[in-house]
Amino acid sequence: MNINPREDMNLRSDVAILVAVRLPQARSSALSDHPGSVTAFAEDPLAELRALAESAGVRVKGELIQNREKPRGKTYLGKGKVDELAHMVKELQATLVIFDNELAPSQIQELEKELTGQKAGAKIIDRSELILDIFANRASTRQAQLQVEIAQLEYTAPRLRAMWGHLGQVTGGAPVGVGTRGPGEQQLEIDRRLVQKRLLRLQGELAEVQARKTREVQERRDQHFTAGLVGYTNAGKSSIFNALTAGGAFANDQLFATLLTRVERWNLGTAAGENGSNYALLSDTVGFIRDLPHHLVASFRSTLEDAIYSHVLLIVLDVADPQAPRQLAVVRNVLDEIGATTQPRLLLLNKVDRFRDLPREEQEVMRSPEEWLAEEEDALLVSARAGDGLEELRQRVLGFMLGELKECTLSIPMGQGKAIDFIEKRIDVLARAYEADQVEYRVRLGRRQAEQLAAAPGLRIDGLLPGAAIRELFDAKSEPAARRVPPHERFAGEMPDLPAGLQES
Ligand SMILES: Nc1nc2c(ncn2[C@@H]2O[C@H](COP(=O)(O)OP(=O)(O)OP(=O)(O)O)[C@@H](O)[C@H]2O)c(=O)[nH]1
Ligand SMILES: [Mg+2]
Repeated sequence: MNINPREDMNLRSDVAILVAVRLPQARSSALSDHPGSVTAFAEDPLAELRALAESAGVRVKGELIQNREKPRGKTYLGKGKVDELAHMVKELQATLVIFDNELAPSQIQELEKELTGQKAGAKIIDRSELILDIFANRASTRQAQLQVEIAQLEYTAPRLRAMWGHLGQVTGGAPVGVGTRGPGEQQLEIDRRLVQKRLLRLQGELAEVQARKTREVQERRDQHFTAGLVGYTNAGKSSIFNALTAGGAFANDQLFATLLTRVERWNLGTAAGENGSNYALLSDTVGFIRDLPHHLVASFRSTLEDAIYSHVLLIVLDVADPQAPRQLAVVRNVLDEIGATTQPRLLLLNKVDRFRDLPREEQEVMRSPEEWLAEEEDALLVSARAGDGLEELRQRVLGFMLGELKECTLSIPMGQGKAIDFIEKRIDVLARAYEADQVEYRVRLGRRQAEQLAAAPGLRIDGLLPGAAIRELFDAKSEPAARRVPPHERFAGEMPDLPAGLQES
């Protein structure tokens, strides 16, 4: 027996009706931060659900919105609207009804019963289940499959009663209502135990996969400077990733185009230009979305580990989306929730080109890129499509990586080919002079670079042994303590020794 009914839910061929019950709280939070104006969301409360449905391959034929003070206990939707929905289901021959609101198992059951009673049978799911379905269809690694199945079992298990209740009616079995014990009820008990058993097994397997993944991520972090792209789904993370690296990430105008983390080398150049070879490892990950069921957040935590442990976080925001302020709040909440709180963050205000192409009336009710810039610290305007702002981004991240740059003189014996190569490729060289048996460089140097160079035999920095010079340059007492060694710059014990560091070209 298939104990996961959601595996049977192939939503791709479904004709669907979208339903949103708008409660007072949702209505007011949808108002834009521009006083007196109403965002596109307020005019189009089903925009995100529609995009999710399309992402799942569902054909949306009808939409139903009801404003209520509070949900109706039995069916969430008011009585009159349930009748209207039944009518729509028949009229449009819909096979699926998707609620924007989270439904209780009993509400699903009650709604399905009412629709069936009106000869308008259709599957009823909520937004969370729709998201799970998208994830299930795209999960391609063992880890992702485990995560999705666990989340589905945890979210779906309480809904099994509703599912089997439905089954009981279809097969003419005893009606399964509250307090009735028919054959369906016994079946349900067995199925619950099976679900529990399977959950335990999957969780065990996932724990193993995750432990391996965590080690990988930490090793990467220990040996390299890492930057993580995070942000609301469809903000443009993969597009930025592709613009900065050799690419290969799937970028598409659909929600949750990316489910797998991808890591590539990002050439950061030197402070003087792009042709050096300082680099970061950049990761592209799954997008965030509001009201993600907490089971799902927990399951996907390890998918986000690259971000959690990265040295710098790049938060991507679609400034051409009327919901941008709300999306940024969601992203910051999720980051706090998963514990990505210690590293510096840069806010990338993306799709600036798209904002400029919007009609005036739409721009006027939104926060402009310039207003964003004025309001947020550590933000910059970018466009993955037009390439705007990417050079500034490179320099900012290089700045995080190198820390404060100090001007100094390096002298190194001619024979130290690797060290010379390192200086030429990774360090901002202001001048060079060749003496009989050594090279003298005037450079602008960051602490991390100085430490990577320190083991080169015969190296002197400002005429001093490297260790003493590094203390002198970077630990000078005149500097405020906070600026001396920002936590993200601390690679203590993580610095590859000289040969390893210098081998990378
Ligand atoms: N006009 C414009 N479109 C952009 C820009 N950046 C991304 N897009 C488009 O936005 C859509 C989503 O881009 P993705 O890079 O897939 O977004 P994502 O954040 O990776 O999305 P998920 O992986 O689904 O979470 C694609 O159609 C991109 O072409 C931009 O700067 N300007
Ligand atoms: Mg993506």
